[in-house]
Formats: sequence, structure tokens, C-alpha cells
Amino acid sequence: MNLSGSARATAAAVVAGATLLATGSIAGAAPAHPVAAAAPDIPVAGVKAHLAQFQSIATANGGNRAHGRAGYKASLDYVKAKLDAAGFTTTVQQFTSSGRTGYNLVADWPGGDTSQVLMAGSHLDSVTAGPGVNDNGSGSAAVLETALAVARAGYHPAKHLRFAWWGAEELGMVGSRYYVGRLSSADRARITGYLNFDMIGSPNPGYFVYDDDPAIEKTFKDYYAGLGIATEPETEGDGRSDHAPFKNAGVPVGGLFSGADYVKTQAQAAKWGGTAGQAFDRCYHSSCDTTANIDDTALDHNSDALAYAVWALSS
Ligand code: DTR
Ligand code: CA
Ligand code: ZN
Ligand code: ZN
Repeated sequence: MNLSGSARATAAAVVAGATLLATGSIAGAAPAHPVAAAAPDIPVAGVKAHLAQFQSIATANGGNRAHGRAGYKASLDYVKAKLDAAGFTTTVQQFTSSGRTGYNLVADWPGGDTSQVLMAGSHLDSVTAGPGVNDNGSGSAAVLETALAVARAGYHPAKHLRFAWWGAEELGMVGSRYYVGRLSSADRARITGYLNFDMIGSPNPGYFVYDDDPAIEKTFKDYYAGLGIATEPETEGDGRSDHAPFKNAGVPVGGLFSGADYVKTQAQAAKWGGTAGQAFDRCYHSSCDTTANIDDTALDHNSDALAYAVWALSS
């Protein structure tokens, strides 16, 4: 078959790429670094389908998904069923707080070096005032859809992947503190990084990156630089979400945040859009934190950034 010059170049590149993927090097070339698999696009429709389920669960259970209430356990059962069906090894960790039973859900993806564990997590509970779709259905749904994308892709990175959904964050990071507190020092040392996602779909969104571990922060900032979105360091959150127990235990942490009850400035509106002088999330901890309280673009970008970081930090 006669090929034009550019087609020949393309064909050669395809063969080289296939060789590199198959053997880790191009025939005749110096041994190359293994090609890090590229993270898939996370379908925002899939993330929003989980949000719709969380909304329905809250509606059917007194309007919330709070610690110790039926809506929280129903949310956990929903997430667990999806992960079990996808081939994850799931564990439900039970604890008591404020006289009520709480639960963490931990999902291990089989394979990888279990002496190097990359974790991604989010709190699954809402406040009692409402369904908690942005806080924190958004983080929970994005972590779930990324875990399902790992399974769909048959991704088997060098490191071991572990995903987690925490209970009772709204009572003071109770579930994540319980989890970290029960880890042996050896198991704590095996966690190479913990990525936290708490409110990542705010309706008047900001793009904040936790300024904790520099390598994790750079991974997220590189992703957003590729989108041409200027991020800001997340400074109000120190100690205000589930990364705090991990950080206090010496685990490298990072994460993303789209803003809560603070007000967006003119300068922030100029670079991110949205409305200056208005809170990033006017329904923070309110009954109006429903599926209508989500910015799809921010949810999509943050879900894709989540997957990008999981792939980049697990190779
Ligand atoms: N504490 C979280 C919301 C929150 C407020 N500030 C930050 C900063 C970083 C992450 C989360 C938050 C909650 O209400 O669940
Ligand atoms: Ca996407
Ligand atoms: Zn909250
Ligand atoms: Zn939250």
C-alpha cells in the first residue's frame, strides 16, 4: 500500500507508539521510560447520575444524608453496590459518634504494590439541614466515578489504589480521624498520598488547589494550566476537611475545592466567571443544597482533574 509522506510518518509513529506500549521501548531506540497511561475523561453525566441518586436518597429519608440517619447508610449502600459490581474489595468500618452509629467505606482496587498506596477520598455525609449535593455529594460522586473509570479501563498501576468515603465529617472529620487513628504506623507509612475532594461543584465556582504537599499541588496545577484556568491556593481549609487527619499523621495530602460560604471577589469573577460579591455556594449547609446547586463545568473539570491526579500519582 503506497502511503503519502505524512501518512508514512503517522504510521511509523503508530508502530513506534504500539511498540513502546508493548515493550517499554521503541525498537532500536534507547530504552524509554514506561509510558504513563493517560487518564480517561470522566463523563460528567455519570457523576451527575450519582448526584441524582444522592438527591433521591435524601428525599426518601427525611431530606438529608446526615451521620447516624437512614439517608447516610442508604448513600453508603449505593456507593458500595457500584464498587462491588465493578470488582473492588470493599470494607465498611463502623464507629460511634454522638450516640449514633457511623460508617466509613473503603474500596481497594486489587493489584499494585501494597507498600505504596495512593488514596483518594471524600466525605459522604451531609448536614441535617439538607441533602448535601454539593457538600459533599459532589466529591463523593467524582471519587466514585473515577474509581469506576479505573475498573472500566482495566487500569493496573504500579501503586495500589484505595478509595474512601468518610462518615461524620460534618461532626469534625470523625470518620477519617477514626480511620487514620486505627492504622498501624507501618500502614500509615505505606500511604504515599491522600487526595481529598470536599465541595467541587459549587454553583458560583472558584478553582482552589490545596497548598499542602508540593508535588500533589503541582499535579493539579499542571492539569489546570493545560485548561488555561488559573487556580488559587486553598488557604481557608487548613484542618477543615478529611485531609487534616492524614496530614497530621505525616501523609502527603492535596485536593481540590470550589468554595463554600466565602464571597467571590471581582478579581476572581474576572478570571473564573460567575458573580462577584456572591458566595461560591449560597446554599452551603442549607436545605437548598440540591441537584440544582451544582455548576456542571466546575464539577466536570474537577472530576477530570481528580482522575488525572490518580493516574499521574499512581504510575
Ligand atoms: N468543612 C467543609 C467545607 C469547607 C470549608 N472550607 C473548606 C476548605 C477545604 C475543604 C473543605 C472546606 C464542610 O463543610 O464539609
Ligand atoms: Ca469530563
Ligand atoms: Zn459541610
Ligand atoms: Zn464538606
